[in-house]
Amino acid sequence: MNDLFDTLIDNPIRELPFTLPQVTGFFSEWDQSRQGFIIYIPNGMLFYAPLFFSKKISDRSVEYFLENDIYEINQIDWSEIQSEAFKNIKFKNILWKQDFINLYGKKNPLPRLTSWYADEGKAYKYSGILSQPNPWNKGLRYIKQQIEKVTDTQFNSVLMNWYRNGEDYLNWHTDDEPELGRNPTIASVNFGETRDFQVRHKDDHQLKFTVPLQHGSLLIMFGEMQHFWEHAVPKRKKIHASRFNLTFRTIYG
Ligand SMILES: O=C(O)CCC(=O)C(=O)O
Repeated sequence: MNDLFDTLIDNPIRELPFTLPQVTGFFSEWDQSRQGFIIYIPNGMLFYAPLFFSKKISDRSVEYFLENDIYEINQIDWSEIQSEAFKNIKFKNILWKQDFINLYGKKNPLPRLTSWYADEGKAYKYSGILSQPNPWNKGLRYIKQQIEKVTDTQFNSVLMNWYRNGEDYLNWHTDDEPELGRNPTIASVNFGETRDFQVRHKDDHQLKFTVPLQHGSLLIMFGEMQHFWEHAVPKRKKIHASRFNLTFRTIYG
């Protein structure tokens, strides 16, 4: 298993590859043992490892998420597949679903596909959508174990988001559902296209920064962040391929 799923390669990136607000309370330092940046912000902390997973594992993960009984994974524009047709695809490893949200009495598809994997009984509700857990599989369990090594946290669930192209997005929000506990540690793993992860202060939207989350990267949010900071993944029209984000969480109760 080691050659396929190998982690913590020595990281050539030692300077934070994005800019933090140039005001008091924001700074970062390189953590050699964990091969990533610790980022301090007012009322919060992040850990960012741009190359947490090797290219080989990251490429394999994308394949793993997409393997299915109908389509060659690189020869299809996934955004072209309508919801009805999508339901008929049997994905080999991940049970992707298209959820819908009600807006002004109209049913709208969520602008991304999702899947929820968790320990038995750990359902999750967000935006009025209740997700029952799928049982862990080998690939997700492997990814979870790798990030647990650097977080000292045991996660019992993961929310997977599939952004089929730059038209898919995620609005401003905080991960503050009560079942996540008061100050949740949330570990976000990224594969596929780089997408901007924007962070802004809840009370001062000008206080913001953007983390470009690339193939194989890991970003962890700690502490009080979900009380003071919102995050979003905006549309990026020039991006034509898929990006996968996995946020590992601990559900209580
Ligand atoms: O796709 C991302 O990077 C963010 C995902 C996220 O914020 C969420 O699932 O709540």
